[in-house]
Amino acid sequence: MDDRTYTADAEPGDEVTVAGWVHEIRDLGGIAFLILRDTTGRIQVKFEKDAMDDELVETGLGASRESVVAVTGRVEEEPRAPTGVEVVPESVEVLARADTELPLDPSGKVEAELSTRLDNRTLDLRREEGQAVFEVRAEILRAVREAFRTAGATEINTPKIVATGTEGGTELFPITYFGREAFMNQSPQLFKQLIAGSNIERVFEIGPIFRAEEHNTPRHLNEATSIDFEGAFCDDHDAMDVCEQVVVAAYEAVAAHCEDQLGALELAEGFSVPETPFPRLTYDEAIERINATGELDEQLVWGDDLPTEGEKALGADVGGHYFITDWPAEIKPFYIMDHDDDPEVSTGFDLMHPRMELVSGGQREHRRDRLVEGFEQQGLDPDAFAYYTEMFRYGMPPHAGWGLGAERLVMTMLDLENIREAVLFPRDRQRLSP
Ligand code: AMO
Repeated sequence: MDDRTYTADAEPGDEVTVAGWVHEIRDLGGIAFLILRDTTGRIQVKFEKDAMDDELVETGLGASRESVVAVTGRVEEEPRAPTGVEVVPESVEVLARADTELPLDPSGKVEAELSTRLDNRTLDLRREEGQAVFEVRAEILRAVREAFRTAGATEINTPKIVATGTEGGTELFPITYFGREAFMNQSPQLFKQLIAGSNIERVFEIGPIFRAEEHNTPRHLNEATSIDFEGAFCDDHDAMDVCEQVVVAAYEAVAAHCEDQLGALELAEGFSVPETPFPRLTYDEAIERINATGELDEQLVWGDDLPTEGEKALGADVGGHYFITDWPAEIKPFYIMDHDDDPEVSTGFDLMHPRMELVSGGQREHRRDRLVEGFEQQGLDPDAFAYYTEMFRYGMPPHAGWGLGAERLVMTMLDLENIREAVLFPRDRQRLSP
């Protein structure tokens, strides 16, 4: 039973047991302080050597940094203590002793390389800034769920072991499934569409996606968390409306509930909720504006995907979140609907943060014959997708949706340099454990 008092709740006059890690010991001679840290903050424990039992003083001050201790005592007001109170101990128990050599400094005074931090996440997340990132991430996911519920969507969970890929055949992780070839799923794409076509109509999923891409960049992972939406009777613009609401809800929740975490990350002052509506530039306008910046060596022509430098130049030009709509059909996947009056142009859209792409989405092709034609054009075998295309025989409504990378949302919101900082245990080309 956890009947201790959190350090943040300790009030003068209370008799408490506080428990946590030894953050620091400051020995001033006749008097010494143990700074104890728990999930809510820190508290000073005062040892007056001459006035206290020797064994108590020895146990308390003999505990190495990061050892876990429980301290029972009286809380007293002390204006000179960092939190205005201190504990005068009656007993100290060492619950787990820490080695005196630590692989990184949880007080954050000595900076560690990202790889050292990722190898030692337990210690790394004892740092305020590390803890703050994951508290914010949790708040984002809570707010996103709530925003989806407000938008009338139902949370679903779909398989991560699948028979086919959806986002381009080269980026799949193969596995063996009882002697048959299977893959780790790249996206819940086809499943969320199948359920949008059921009476549930509007669905969302927050789950892992697996991409065997060769990229080794600060914004790619091989296992990421995708926030997916799909809605029946939605077109691309309806889907963008929901997307904007969800992203803004995440920012609003963090602004309202994560003041301390933003403070720890030194973001409290500049943090702002993005203004809506987000501009919706067509792909044509986007390449024109990129070309006009003069930042690229070669001008973009219609049909080109946007290079990273192009995205950055446009992001700096727009200065906030924006959508790029109406992409060339050829560079969007088979399930995206093309415009009937101009089949070269699709209903596909991306949501961009000035630093990078956050979301891809679009209206889906719900007419079975056109969908099957699309497979053939992309060199995919429609038979392999029969479980999906068959359902389009039985009344598949028009529908649209999108996928948002959770880590990219955290990374851009908190201005993190590397996406790996937004994942507890990232999976990349080199990293398979922890
Ligand atoms: P897409 O492949 O563009 O679209 O992925 C959607 C969003 O997911 C995030 N993302 C990634 N984040 C980190 N590392 C990766 N390797 C990675 N890959 C993707 C990005 C990206 O914008 N099925 C469609 C979505 C849809 O149309 O509904 C899809 O998966 O933020």
